Amino acid sequence: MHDITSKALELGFSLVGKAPPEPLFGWSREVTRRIDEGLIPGEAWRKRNLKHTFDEVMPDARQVLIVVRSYKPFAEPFPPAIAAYSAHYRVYPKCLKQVESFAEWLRQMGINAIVTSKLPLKPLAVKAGLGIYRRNSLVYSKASGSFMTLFAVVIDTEIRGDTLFSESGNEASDCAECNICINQCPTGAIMPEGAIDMTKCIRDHMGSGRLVPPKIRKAYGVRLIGCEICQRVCPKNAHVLRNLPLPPREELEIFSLPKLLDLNEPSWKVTLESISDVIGNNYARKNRILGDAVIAAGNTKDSNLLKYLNETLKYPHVPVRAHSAWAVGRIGTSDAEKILTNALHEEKDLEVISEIKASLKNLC
Ligand code: B12
Ligand code: SF4
Ligand code: SF4
Repeated sequence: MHDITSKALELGFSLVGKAPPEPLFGWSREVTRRIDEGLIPGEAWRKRNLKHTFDEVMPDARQVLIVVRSYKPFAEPFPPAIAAYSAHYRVYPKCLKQVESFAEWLRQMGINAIVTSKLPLKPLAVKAGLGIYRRNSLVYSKASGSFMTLFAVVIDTEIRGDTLFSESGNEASDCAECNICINQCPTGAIMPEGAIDMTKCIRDHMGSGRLVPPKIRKAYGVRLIGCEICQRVCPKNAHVLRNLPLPPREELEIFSLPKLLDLNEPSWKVTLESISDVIGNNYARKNRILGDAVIAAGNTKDSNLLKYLNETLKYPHVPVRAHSAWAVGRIGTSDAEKILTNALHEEKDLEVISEIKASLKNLC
């Protein structure tokens, strides 16, 4: 275990722990309960294809290594007209490559090792003694609070020896009477017992390419991917939330709203490649980026962005047009009213028509 930990630290990880490959029945029961109670949308959940047993990942699994990468969140707010992204999404794709190198190193040592994101990582991290759950549903370590990204490597060998950390594996939360995250979540997505109502969590809507309900749009703020409100308000994260950095300037420019919204930009392909370099392939898709960027634009209330929204109101993807109608209404100037009135004459889609009408009504 000592060599394994040293290798993980050498690759830039902060902690590594091990857990037995036992089925996670408690987690699975909890998922079923939440689906039944409408806290988890069943169909979308099934597409995630998460497993509570190890057989499909590795039939002869003997252990799972949980590898942790701690990170500093970014200072917020970002400069004006730059859409924010959470540091987790910057860390994840880069570290995934490092975890693959770690698994390759294990294989060279004669240990079969498979990296997977299909197992429930939080209960495994708790089992491995790496941290505890708190009421905002995230796992915290002493050093990094909840600002850590988790990875799993399933192995066919039982590694002996101690791990390099001293926290207890106690699942119990020490939130006691604190309910700050519950009260501060802008959409009321955290249930009193610490379950997340996915239908309300902003993050589940971001990057989805779906039509986002109007009451969630306002709560997006000027963000593109990730919401950290329930972590930033948490007193147990206070020690991490000091002296926060902004991303490098050249990276911030990639997320400049005028750039993201400019449909006349000849090099959208290059823009998507740059986005992908920062937050990974998954989210770097034009319809998804535009769908969220127009919401962020509305929340800036910056009338300089109206000229771009006037164009995105004609974009083929329905959610982009619907969100654009909302965003123009949120900016709400007399020019906004003209843009909406013109769009109403051109629009054929009933959903978008009703969004335009709602925006016009809110202007009155
Ligand atoms: C689906 C998912 C989401 C969904 C649902 C989140 C959720 N809490 O279920 C959405 C899209 C909303 C989401 C959002 C985010 N996610 Co997410 N997500 C996942 C994913 C894929 C599965 C999570 C899961 O299993 N949910 C199902 C529920 C039933 O499981 P659970 O939360 O563990 O439930 C347990 C607890 O509730 C506990 N419990 C039961 N009763 C009680 C009572 C008390 C008092 C307590 C404390 C606990 C407790 O028991 C339950 C069963 O084990 C994992 C990756 C993975 N493969 O595991 C990442 C993961 C959990 N997400 C992560 C992150 C970083 C986020 C965001 C912060 C991203 C962002 N910046 O916007 C937000 C945070 C939102 C939040 N407060 O949870 C990290 C968490 C790291 C950490 N430190 O814990 C993970 C592990 C990804 C990773 N590779 O690092 N996510
Ligand atoms: S990530 Fe944001 S929306 Fe989701 S539970 Fe936390 S504060 Fe609420
Ligand atoms: S804000 Fe309070 S209730 Fe929420 S996770 Fe932090 S300590 Fe627990």
